[in-house]
Amino acid sequence: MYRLYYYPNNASLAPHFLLHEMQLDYELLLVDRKSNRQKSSEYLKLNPAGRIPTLIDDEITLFESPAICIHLCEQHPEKGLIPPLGSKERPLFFQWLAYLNNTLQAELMVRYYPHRHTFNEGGIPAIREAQDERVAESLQIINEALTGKQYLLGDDFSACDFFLFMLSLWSLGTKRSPMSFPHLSQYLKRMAQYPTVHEVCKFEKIDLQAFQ
Ligand SMILES: N[C@@H](CCC(=O)N[C@@H](CS)C(=O)NCC(=O)O)C(=O)O
Repeated sequence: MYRLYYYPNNASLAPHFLLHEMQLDYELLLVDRKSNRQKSSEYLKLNPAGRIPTLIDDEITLFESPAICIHLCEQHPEKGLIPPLGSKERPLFFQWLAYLNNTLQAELMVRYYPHRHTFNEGGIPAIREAQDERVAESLQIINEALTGKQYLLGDDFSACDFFLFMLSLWSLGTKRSPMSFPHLSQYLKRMAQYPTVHEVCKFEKIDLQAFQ
């Protein structure tokens, strides 16, 4: 049985989508961020970064959301959420997952935790403003990549789509909504109807109204 340490609408959401989509046997363990449990000594033993999520798979304790997603996909290749080894889509899977995590997610992190990036309180609004632009630039690249495509990799759905949906939810709080990008908005409307997205968001009490 997999055990996922999570908090609603945190970086645990993409792994949660995957566990649900693949109909795996899993248990969810809430890390109470309101009381800063991600920084507790017990949790730091699992995840020294004190971040959410962490996945326990038997003897493996894994942190970093994209690593957890890749692990789940590779453990269950028959579920088809990662393109097969040798296919031309497989490197694109890694490209997009890396771009999402390393660029869009990283920019969003600075946007939402600006105080960690300056010792000057007065500079915080300017960091937020600059980050809104960085996030919009990244969404624009994704919007263009979605031109004429059903999913990020083309016709086939993959774990990258769950990851993008998670980051799009976070991007709703930035200056330029992901819904203002035409291809991305059509895609997000489709994704919001996807049964796993619908069911997991209902469980985590995430409002999907913005994607109607
Ligand atoms: N690179 C990590 C980032 C995880 C992360 O920053 N999680 C946030 C929630 S979305 C968190 O735990 N924040 C609490 C904190 O920084 O104290 C990943 O992708 O798993």
